Amino acid sequence: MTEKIERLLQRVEEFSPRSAAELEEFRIRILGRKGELNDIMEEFKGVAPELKRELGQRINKLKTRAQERISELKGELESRTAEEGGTIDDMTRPGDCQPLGSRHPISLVRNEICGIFERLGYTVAEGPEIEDDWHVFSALNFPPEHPARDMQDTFFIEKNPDILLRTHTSSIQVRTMETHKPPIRVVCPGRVFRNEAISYRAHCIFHQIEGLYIDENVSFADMKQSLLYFVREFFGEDTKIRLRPSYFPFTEPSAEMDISCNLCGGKGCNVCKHTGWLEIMGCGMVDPNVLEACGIDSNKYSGFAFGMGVERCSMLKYGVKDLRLYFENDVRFLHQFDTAI
Ligand code: 2NM
Repeated sequence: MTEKIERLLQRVEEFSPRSAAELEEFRIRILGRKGELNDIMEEFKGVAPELKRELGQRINKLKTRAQERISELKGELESRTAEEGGTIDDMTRPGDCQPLGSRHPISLVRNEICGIFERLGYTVAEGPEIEDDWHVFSALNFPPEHPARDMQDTFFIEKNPDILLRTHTSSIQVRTMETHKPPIRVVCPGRVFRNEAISYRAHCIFHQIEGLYIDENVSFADMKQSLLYFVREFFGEDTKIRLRPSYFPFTEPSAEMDISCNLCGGKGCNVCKHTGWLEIMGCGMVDPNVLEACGIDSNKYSGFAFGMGVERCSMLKYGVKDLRLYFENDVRFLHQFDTAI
């Protein structure tokens, strides 16, 4: 019997209820009229008189301790519910407001850029982040030994056939050209992946927006005017552009476009490295090889394409000095964009 009492005492000590209902159930099972303590009392009636004194003391101790422990547990449960917001005692009290989140500065800028091109008649297209070699490289006129196809630059998922994370969103444009007849006007936003060391100006995951315009008689002058319109909308109406010759496998001719530095007004500052100009996007006339690879007659149609980094546009627009802030989701950074739409 001593053992039975001790075992029950141990259960009382170790009991840890998750709710008030569970505690009440336990109380009834132990201290209730038909509870376990009562069973022990019944058994006690039949023990030998010389054992009564010691056993009686043990039973009393068990009962007091059980009552004590149950009220302790009750107190603990009550203070826990109070911490968690308490029970609803005043049904007329106004509810607590859920704090509103805000859009991420990458989303804000992506939406704004897409919106500007949508007003020019472009539609937004998206595509898979996991791509094949054709849509990321081969259809875009990358020669077989081009360094961008290297493991050093590209994250491969499978080899032979090559399955990889897209390194630019041009793959969406290839898919659009393959499935749509000109005229084509699309902007393609999305995440892209490059095997790069992370720093204040580079990340292995970032966001791009690329655009494509294909029709009969589309010219380099059309491209310049469209891009000038875009930067005036996005960076302000006084923004100037300049084009420098460049090279991309998928465009010929190709150019790098700079905008006048809106921080120093062209006088020269740290951000524009004292040149008065900021590099903002790459562009060019779509190479006839690309049109043909995607099933478009390059004798009939021509087009221009361009691509820009969303992080870079966002950094320039909001004066953010470190790219890594965009990926850390620190609310002290994110809340600064609460008022932006
Ligand atoms: C850039 C720069 C220049 C581009 C070309 C194409 C396609 F699919 F039409 F060939 N898409 N995007 C392009 C052209 C992208 O990004 C810096």
